Amino acid sequence: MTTRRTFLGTTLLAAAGGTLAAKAPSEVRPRGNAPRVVSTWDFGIGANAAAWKTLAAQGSALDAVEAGARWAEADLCNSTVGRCGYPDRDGVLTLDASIMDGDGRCGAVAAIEDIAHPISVARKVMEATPHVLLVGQGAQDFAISQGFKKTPLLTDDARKAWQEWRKTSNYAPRVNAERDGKPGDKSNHDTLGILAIDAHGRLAGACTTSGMAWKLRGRVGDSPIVGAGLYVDGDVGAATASGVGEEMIRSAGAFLVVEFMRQGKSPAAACRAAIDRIVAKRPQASKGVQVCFLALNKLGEVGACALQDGFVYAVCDGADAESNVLTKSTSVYGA
Ligand code: SD4
Repeated sequence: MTTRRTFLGTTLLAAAGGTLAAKAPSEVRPRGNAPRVVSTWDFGIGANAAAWKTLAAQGSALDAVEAGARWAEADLCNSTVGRCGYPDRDGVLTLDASIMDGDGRCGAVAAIEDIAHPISVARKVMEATPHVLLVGQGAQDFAISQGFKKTPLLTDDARKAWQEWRKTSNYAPRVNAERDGKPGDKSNHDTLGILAIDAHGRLAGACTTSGMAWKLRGRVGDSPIVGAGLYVDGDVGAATASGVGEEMIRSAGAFLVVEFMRQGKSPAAACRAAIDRIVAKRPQASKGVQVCFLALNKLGEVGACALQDGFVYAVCDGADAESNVLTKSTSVYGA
């Protein structure tokens, strides 16, 4: 398999199964009022394709982002989301997810175990409870009460990678993840963040992850924290994040991006301003970590910015491969 680094070092598309925009613009303009879906990382191509089926059938942005997130959660090649995710330092796989629509409705689960589709549990929290966030055993109990099945999720590969990691037990998040098929040399972070606007102009977003591999037991990242890893305001736009979640929580990152768009910034400029804020507050700490923001405004314009080089996102306007392309994000510390 191709690593993200080699993938980005070439023009090709085979690894992701998608098209990399030749001279990737940092901002992608919309096509009229057509629907659009955007997702983080190269696996965003697959998530977008799954979401597009809903958008093409005049479905809602909310259904679309859930479908895209479910695709990523079921992806057997992804050690950072869902069933193939890497565990915490005790060898336990815990999943985080959130979902939100443009009317401020939201739901999330954190540190849920043995449930294959946390994004759908998050949606149930949103729709069937008066709450926003359920965690741990309570989240699992709730899922089971709603008909979700308890399934052991840790794969043999993930267990082997954890056993390898335990030889050093060194928690050192990489700047960008690699998925090169070598146990012990895989990613310890990446997340699917997916944002959509449907044919009626409704916005929604979802975020799903297994969090940072080898994290302390009980650690929760930004992805299930509304305002950190995901935020949507139908009057303005939507934003999601990937990278070291502690930075997004400290900065209320996704909310910050949406607020910058509310002030009139384009999605790309809003993402850049949020990254600049993180750098300004923690100049030294921000050098060794990756933080990535992706935003979609209510006009369907898309933009992104990352701390470091290497962040890519997928923008989808149709069912064919040419309409679902990867774009390189700009970055602050990168080239
Ligand atoms: C977390 N933000 O749990 C997630 C992990 C991630 O790229 O996105 N990594 O902190």
